[in-house]
Amino acid sequence: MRPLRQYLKVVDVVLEVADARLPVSSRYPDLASIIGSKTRLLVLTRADLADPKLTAQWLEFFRSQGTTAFAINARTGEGSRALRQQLAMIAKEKRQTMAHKGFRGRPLRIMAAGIPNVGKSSLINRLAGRSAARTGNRPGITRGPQWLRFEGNIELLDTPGVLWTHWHEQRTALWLGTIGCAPEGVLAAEDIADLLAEYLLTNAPDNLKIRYNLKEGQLTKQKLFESIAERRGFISFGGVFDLEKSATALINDFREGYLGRFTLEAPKQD
Ligand SMILES: Nc1nc2c(ncn2[C@@H]2O[C@H](COP(=O)(O)OP(=O)(O)OP(=O)(O)O)[C@@H](O)[C@H]2O)c(=O)[nH]1
Ligand SMILES: [Mg+2]
Repeated sequence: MRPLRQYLKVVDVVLEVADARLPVSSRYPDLASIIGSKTRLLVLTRADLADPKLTAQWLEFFRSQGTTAFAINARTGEGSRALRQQLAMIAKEKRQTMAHKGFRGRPLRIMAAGIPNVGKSSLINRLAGRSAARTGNRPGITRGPQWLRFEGNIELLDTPGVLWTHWHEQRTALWLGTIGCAPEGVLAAEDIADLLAEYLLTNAPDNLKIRYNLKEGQLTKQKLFESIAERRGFISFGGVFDLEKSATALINDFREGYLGRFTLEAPKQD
C-alpha cells in the first residue's frame, strides 16, 4: 500500500477499478479513507462478462451510496463514453478553478488503482486511445507506475495491482481466483474449479450441458470434470483422466465468458 499512497499525493482523480462480476469483493474496502477528499470514480470492468441486469442494479446501488460508478468493457472501450465525459468535465472545472485563483492550469492527473488483473492498464489504454500500457491475461503484468498523456490536458497513471487484506479470507480469495484476480500460483486450480463447478451446477446447469455436451445424469462435479477430460482428450499416462487439466479448462471457459455472463454477488446480499 505504501506506493499507492505515494501516487495518491500527485493525482487529482482516482479511478477505482473493480470487476463487474465481483463488484464488492474485487474492490479495496478502505480505499475511500486513504483517498480522503480526492475525487474517486468507481469503474467496473468486464461488463461484457457480467450479467447486464445485475450490473444495472449494482450501478444503481453504488449511486445510491453516493459513489459515481461506471460499467465498461475495458478491452474494447465499449460503454466508456459517460466516463470520458465525466473526466473531461472534471478537467474543465479544475482548469476554471485554477484560472479563477490566477494559476496557470496543469493537466488533470488521473490514476487507476485496483487489485491485480482487473483491467487497470486496459482502461488506461482505452482512455488514452492507444495501447501504451502493457496488459495481459494474468495478474502482475504492470510492475511499476507509468504515466500516459491524454488529450493534452489529462495525464493518466497506470499502477500495479495491490491486494488488500480481505484477500486472506479463504473463500473471498477463491472467488477472486474464479475471475482471475488472484496472484498466479497461490491458489490451486482444483480448489477454484471446485467452487466454480458448484456454482455453475446450481445456477447454470444448462450452460454446462451445452458447453460440454452433458446429459441429465452427468450433472455432478465428478462427471463434469470427467466429461471435460474425455471431450478434450485430457488423459494422463496410464489412461486415467487428467482432472487437473479439466479444472483449468473450466476456469478458462468461465473467465472468457464461454459459459455465459455471470455476476457472482448481488446488491441485496450482505
Ligand atoms: N472481456 C474483457 N476482458 C478484459 C476487460 N478488461 C480487461 N480485460 C482483459 O483482462 C486482462 C487483464 O487486463 P490488464 O489491463 O492487464 O489488467 P491490470 O489490472 O492492468 O493487471 P495488472 O497490471 O497485472 O495488475 C487482459 O487480458 C485484458 O484484455 C474487459 O472489460 N472485458
Ligand atoms: Mg496493469
